[in-house]
Parts: sequence; structure tokens; C-alpha cells
Amino acid sequence: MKQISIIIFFFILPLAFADLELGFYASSCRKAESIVKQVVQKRFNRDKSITAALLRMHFHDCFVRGCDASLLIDSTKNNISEKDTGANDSVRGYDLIDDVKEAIEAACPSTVSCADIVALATRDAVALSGGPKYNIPTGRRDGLIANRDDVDLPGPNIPIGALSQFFAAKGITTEEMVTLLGAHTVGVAHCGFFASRLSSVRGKPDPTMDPALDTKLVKLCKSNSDGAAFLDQNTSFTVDNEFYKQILLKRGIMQIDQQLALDKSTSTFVSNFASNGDKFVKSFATAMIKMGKVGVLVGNEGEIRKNCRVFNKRN
Ligand code: HEM
Ligand SMILES: *[C@@H]1O[C@H](CO)[C@@H](O)[C@H](O)[C@H]1NC(C)=O
Ligand SMILES: *[C@@H]1O[C@H](CO)[C@@H](O)[C@H](O)[C@H]1NC(C)=O
Ligand SMILES: CC(=O)N[C@H]1CO[C@H](CO)[C@@H](O)[C@@H]1O
Repeated sequence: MKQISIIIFFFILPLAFADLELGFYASSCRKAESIVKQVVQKRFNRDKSITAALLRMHFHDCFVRGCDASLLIDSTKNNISEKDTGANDSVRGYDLIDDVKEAIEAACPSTVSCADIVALATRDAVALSGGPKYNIPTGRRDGLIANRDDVDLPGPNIPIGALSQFFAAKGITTEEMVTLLGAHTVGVAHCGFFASRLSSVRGKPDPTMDPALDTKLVKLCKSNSDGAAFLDQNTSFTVDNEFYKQILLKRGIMQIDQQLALDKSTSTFVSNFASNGDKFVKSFATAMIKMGKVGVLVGNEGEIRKNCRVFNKRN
């Protein structure tokens, strides 16, 4: 009897409740996490913007079908995939994921999922950019579907109430949403995503934007309509709480960012993070871990892709 319960506890339960776990590859691919870290470090040394690229990639992957690397699949003759759809068009960094996957396949073939590589690479890049260092559970599997019809990410002019609903549908609270939007402490937005806020387009100044910033952005977008502005105008490559300080100064670039500081349901969280950098950094790690669990495939679901851009061949 005792033996049976041991079997149930140690063998059957873990399969029935397969879940992500810390160090999932500790025995199957001992070097997995260090390989990811090395490749990310190497890229970061020559391109600090890789952190922004990965954060956005991880978000877009997790919020369409769950963190299953469906975003990485290339379109084919017959299927236009997620990455070639509207909102996803400007996600970048796929080549870095290819580099990591190649190095990992050489060490441990068909063992480490592309979905875990995206999550781990993002985690490492955040730490390199001055953000928190944190452990993330692994064991994600790669999805078997990548369909542009699944993409329904909101645009940057969505009202905060609707934004909260969008996150709530994934089990993420309004406070966690404000924390995750703190990822806009790095990276850029192209003029098309904030042009409607500029005095040159509206014909009058936007009272929620610092006039000096308006002048600067009008100039930028006039000279190059495909231009891009740093989302955090002060510490543009550092994962810190400066984003919240900037939006309190009306220096948010996109409407969604600026509204976080103004909407009653989010402004208190913004002030708290602006005045407490440690609180932000800790909350950011926790919120990223939670985002990385949205809709994951585990156990025998999905597959371990050999090439992150294509599904494995079936026969
Ligand atoms: C639904 C809420 C969100 C909206 C509407 C939104 C919208 C956008 C838009 C329009 C851009 C500019 C893209 C470009 O011009 O290339 C952008 C950039 C970015 N977003 Fe978000 N975002 C959201 C949430 C998030 C979350 C949750 C994260 C990460 C946790 C994130 C991370 C980033 C980063 C890092 C960039 C800069 C990308 C780069 O420099 O290549 N965003 N976002
Ligand atoms: C290809 O697209 C069709 C129609 O949009 C969809 O039903 C199918 O699941 C897609 N195939 C894959 C492998 O994602
Ligand atoms: C930029 O950030 C630094 C600290 O990171 C701060 O001391 C400074 O006041 C900020 N400058 C502006 C213009 O916001
Ligand atoms: C390059 C680019 O930004 N393309 C598209 C991104 O998504 C929005 C809306 O989803 C489109 O309007 C852009 O053209």
C-alpha cells in the first residue's frame, strides 16, 4: 500500500499535473540555460536594443495562443502566420533565437523548446540591461498551430479600461498590467503609432503631452515618417522605473503609456513604481514569470521544434 502511494506521488501525479518547473533541463540538457545566456550576452555586447526586441517578442508570443513559440513560425505558401500580421510586423530578434537554437541543438538535439528559449533569452537580456535577475520555470512545449487569425493584440490607442479587460482575460491583474507595460522602459515606437497625438496631425497640442516633447517628435516624424522614438526618453536602454517618472512628466510616447499615468485605475500604481525603483524591479520579475506561464503547453502537448521557424515534419 505504501509502495503504491509512493508510485502515485512520485510518478503518476507529476504526469497528471505536468507543469513548468525550475531547472526543467537540469538532467536532459545541463548546459541549456548557460548556452542561452552566452549567446544573448554576445549579441547584447554589440546591440543593446536586443532586450527591447526580446521583451516584445515574448509578450506577443504569450498573448496569442499562449507562450508556445507560435510567433516564430514563418509563413508558407498556404499559411500566413502570426509574425506577418499587422500588430506583429515590427517584432524583431528572430535571428537571435535562431542563433540560440542552433547552439542548443548542437549540444542537446530535440530537447529544448523554442518557447523556453524565448523566455530564457528575454530573462537574460533584462538582467544585462540593469533589470532584475530571476529564475524562471521551464518545460514549455512548442505549438503546432500558427495562424494569423489568432492575432488580436490591441493597438496603442486602446482605452485603459479595455486594456485591463484584455489582460484580465489572461489572468493578469491591472497592477500586473501596469508593471508589464513598464517594459516600455526600453525600445522604440515608430511614428505611425503615436502620430495621432502630435500637434502637426491634430492641428492643436495634446494637453497630455509635454510641449517640448511634442516639438521634438513633430520634427522627428516630419523628417522621416518611418522614424522611431525611444519609449523612455531618459534612460532608453535601462530596465528601470524611469518610464513611470517620464509619464508623470507627460513624456509618454504612445497614448496607452501616457494614459497609465492619468487613468484613475492605474495612476496609483504608476506613482508607486515611480517613487520606488526596488518595488518596480521586484514586481517586474514576478509579473514576467506570470506572463511566461500564459497558455503554455506542457508534458506531451505540442512538440520540441528542431528549427524554431518551421513545424517538425510529420509522417
Ligand atoms: C496591450 C498592451 C501593449 C500595447 C498596445 C503595446 C504596443 C506597442 C507598440 C505599438 C510598440 C511600438 C512598436 C514599433 O513601433 O515597432 C511597442 C513597443 C514595445 N513593446 Fe509594447 N505594447 C503593449 C504591451 C507590452 C508588453 C506587456 C511588453 C513586454 C512585457 C511590451 C514590450 C514592448 C517593447 C520592449 C517595445 C519596444 C520594441 C523595440 O524596440 O523593438 N509591450 N509596444
Ligand atoms: C493554416 O491556416 C488555416 C486557415 O487559416 C488554419 O486552419 C490552419 O490551422 C493553419 N495551419 C497551421 C499549421 O497553423
Ligand atoms: C533622467 O534620469 C536620471 C536618473 O536615472 C535623473 O536623475 C534625471 O533627473 C532624469 N532626467 C530627466 C530629464 O528626466
Ligand atoms: C510595420 C507596422 O507597424 N505594421 C503594422 C502594425 O500593426 C498595425 C495595426 O495592427 C498596422 O496598422 C501597421 O501597419
